[in-house]
Amino acid sequence: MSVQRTFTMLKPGVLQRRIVGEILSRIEKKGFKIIGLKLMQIPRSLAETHYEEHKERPFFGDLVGYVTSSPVVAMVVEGDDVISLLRLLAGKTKVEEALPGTIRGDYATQTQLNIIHASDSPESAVREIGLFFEESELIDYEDGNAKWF
Ligand code: 3AN
Repeated sequence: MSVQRTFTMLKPGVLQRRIVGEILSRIEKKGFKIIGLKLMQIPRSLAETHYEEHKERPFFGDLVGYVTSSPVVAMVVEGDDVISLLRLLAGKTKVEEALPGTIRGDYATQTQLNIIHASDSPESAVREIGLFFEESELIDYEDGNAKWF
């Protein structure tokens, strides 16, 4: 196990559906440490850069349109093996594969509106954290409850 940082984003439907608290609560209850958090209206250019690996895919335009349609909640989360563990908590990309009990499995019925993004590798995490956060926005505080998780 090693301590990692990952980037996660609650997509526009989350704020609109008034379920930010519920989703954040799942991330907190798991025991991860939130070290950066902000509400953002993503500029189109940032969304295109963030999702550039998908720019040839047929859903790219709709995906960029969706994530720029309304504010998102952007986060940096820290913890042991947090990159893969947060992906597990989020659930599979495709809604028909996202199991009940995962965030996508419990809250999403359309793949395109699958409500949460979480970095898929250490390289993506570094890249995405750098795209969305300044180093000064990340807070390195002592976690008094760390030993309980
Ligand atoms: P993940 O977000 O699980 O890493 P990616 O990187 O394959 O998955 O896809 C990025 C985003 O693109 C997904 N979260 C979803 O919103 C959208 N997406 C992926 N595949 C499809 C698809 N087949 N149809 C529509 N949207 C898709």
